[in-house]
Amino acid sequence: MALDDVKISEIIVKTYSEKLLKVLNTDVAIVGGGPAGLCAAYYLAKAGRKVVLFERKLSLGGGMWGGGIMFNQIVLQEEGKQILDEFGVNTTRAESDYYACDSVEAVTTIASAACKAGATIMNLFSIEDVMIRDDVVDGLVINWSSVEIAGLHVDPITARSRFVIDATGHACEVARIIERKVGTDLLTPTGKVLGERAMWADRAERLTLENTKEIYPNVYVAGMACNAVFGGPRMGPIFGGMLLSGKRVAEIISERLDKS
Ligand code: 48F
Repeated sequence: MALDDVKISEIIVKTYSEKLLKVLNTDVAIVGGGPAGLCAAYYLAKAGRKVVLFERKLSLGGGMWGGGIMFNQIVLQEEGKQILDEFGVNTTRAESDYYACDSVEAVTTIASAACKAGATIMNLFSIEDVMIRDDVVDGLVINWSSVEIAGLHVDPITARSRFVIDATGHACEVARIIERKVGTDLLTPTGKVLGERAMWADRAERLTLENTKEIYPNVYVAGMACNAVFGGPRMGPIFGGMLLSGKRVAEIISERLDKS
């Protein structure tokens, strides 16, 4: 069979359009494809939820690819290692309660598991705003990252979802957007983003999980964004907290979807 170049293009446009239409109405929209967002996508999809993950960059994985200072190894504590066991990622016991693993294997395996579980991943999309109806977030305002990067004046489109997860890491971009739009109504002690503190891995890992919670009606925070929003410290290249937070947020939202 002779391949038809235009047929190839038609197939891409048609199948992508179907995918794009599908993600305009979901149960959960996740912003950010780092370890926390990918884990949340996997557990939500596995629980049968209609879930989309928007990632600004071409590649998934966020800060996980680069390990520490571009040494592509990451470190986990026992609880984090148990999550990687669920995905079948190889880990080695480095010392007592410290485990190490190849960051490329971790990212690719979790991303693949999320896709296979049924999550739809839309890379090259940036979230530039949220939709708010009667003081509740109702979905996201999305645009091509290339539009954002080129600074083009092109209007975005909207994607409705029952819940939104801010998994944008240190930048906590969704929380910052909501703060700009609603002032001091975030569900934090001051009503605003508290900002990330200096490095302290032990405390940061604990607080990431504790602060995996709702920050505005129907918006949850997961991963490093938890510490940025609630004033927790940063933690460097230990990743258990990110994975546990992604799993936790999926459980919380699944429970709420069950109740509603
Ligand atoms: O930064 P990132 O990996 O967040 P995470 O899952 O994990 C944090 C760790 O990597 C590391 C750490 C732990 O030791 O401190 O930093 O919490 O992934 C966040 C992803 O969100 C994307 C961004 O490109 C990155 O891949 N992102 C950020 N803002 C937006 C976005 C946006 N507005 N729209 C779409 N994607």
